Parts: sequence; C-alpha cells; structure tokens
Amino acid sequence: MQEDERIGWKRSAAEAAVAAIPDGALIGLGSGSTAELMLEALAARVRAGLQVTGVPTSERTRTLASALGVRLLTFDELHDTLDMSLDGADEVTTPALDLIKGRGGALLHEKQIALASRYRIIIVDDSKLVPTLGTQTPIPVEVVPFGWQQTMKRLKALGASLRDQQNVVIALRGTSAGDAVAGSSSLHPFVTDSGNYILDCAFGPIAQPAELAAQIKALTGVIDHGLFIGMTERVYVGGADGLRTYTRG
Ligand code: A5P
Repeated sequence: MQEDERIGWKRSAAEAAVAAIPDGALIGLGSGSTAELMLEALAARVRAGLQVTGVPTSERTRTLASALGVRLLTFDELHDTLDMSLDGADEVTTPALDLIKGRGGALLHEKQIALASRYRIIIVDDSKLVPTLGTQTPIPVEVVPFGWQQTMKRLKALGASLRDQQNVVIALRGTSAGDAVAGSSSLHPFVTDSGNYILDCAFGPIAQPAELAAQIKALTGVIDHGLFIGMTERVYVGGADGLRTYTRG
C-alpha cells in the first residue's frame, strides 16, 4: 500500500471528525501526523468562520496551530473542562476503544488533556486497529531522567513476569541500541516537552491492559505511560473501505 493512500485515509477521517466540531467549542489538540492533518482541516473551518479555542498537547502542535490561525489557550490558562479533544493513536482495540499512544513522545500532555475533556475523539487509519494492545507497538513509558536505568530494571522485571520470563525488549527513546547502552554516559536521548525520557517497552500482546497500566504507573521513577484505557468515546477510522466510526457504548 502506498504511503500517499494512507495519508488520504487519515485525512478523510480527520476531516469527518473536524466536521462535527460545534461552534464555540473548547478543544484539546493532539500531536502526531494525523493530528496535524486534523489541524489543517480545523484551520480550513476557522477560515470559513468557525469560532473555536484550542489547547495544544505539544510544542509542535502549538507552533503549527498558531501558524494556521487557530486561537489557543495554554493548559495552565484553562479553567473549564474541554468540550472535546481530537488526537491520533498508535493502536486501537474495538469495541473498548482502548489505546496505545505516545510514539510521538507527547503522551503525558495528551493524557492530561484527554482527562480534562468531556468527549475524547481519536482519528486513525485502519492499520492502527489491533485485536490486542501491544500487538504492533511497544508501550511508551515516560520516566524521570534521574536514575532511569533503575526504572528500566523495574519495568524489565514487570515485563518478564508478564511474559513468563520470555525476552522483553526495552529501549531508551532516541538511542539506537536501547537497553544495551544503559551504562553509557554519552547518550542523546529523546527529551519530552516536560524534560523527561521515554522507555519503549515491548511487552508483546497485553491480555489485561488495565491491570498492566496500574502496575506500570505504580513504579517509582515512572511519570506516566501510553496505555489509554477507557479514555475514548469515539474513533474515526479511514481505510480502503471508506470511513468507519466506533462509539463506546
Ligand atoms: C503522539 O505522542 C502520539 O500519541 C500520536 O498521537 C500517535 O503516535 C499517532 O501518531 P501518528 O498520527 O503520527 O501515527
């Protein structure tokens, strides 16, 4: 399948999601390539007269949305609940609409903004639909830089118990050799907008994602993770068969 074709599917899903935004809405603006297509569609509606205010989930989204003429508030300036948020995802299961997010590294701010939203909308192409979370994508875990190697050990132990001692691969985002370089002092890791590191944890398919989410969150050194469980109301999916929508009952 051509990349152009996939972009077209993401764009049609993004346009459908944006078409449903009501005038006057206060909206969370996601991050990633699909969210950027959503911003383009939103900017077109703003140019046609739609009044909305957006709260961006990343510096990159803030810069792009501002350049496109979308009125913005910072998250710190937000005193109300957001009417809705629109974002992409790396994996989606149906009908639960559970997600893995964070390949773009903005998972913490995306989760904070999702939690501050009354209605959470996700936009994907159909390659993101999976039978079980963890099938295609590692779980990104945002960790405090201080002692990240110790946090990685705790995550490895958790993954190993989950996989019944099978090999668990955990990589520090931004380094090519992942945990093989854990002792190196010359790392140039990816740094999130909050100044943290990301550990990509390939635990394999996750039978009980809510339980794993709680176990990861409980580890000292972990700030948050890319499992978004029960945090999505609607998903727009673009694909070869056209547009599909899923709504959590
Ligand atoms: C950003 O941190 C992510 O959560 C993205 O929303 C997710 O990785 C999907 O990105 P794409 O739309 O680029 O696939």
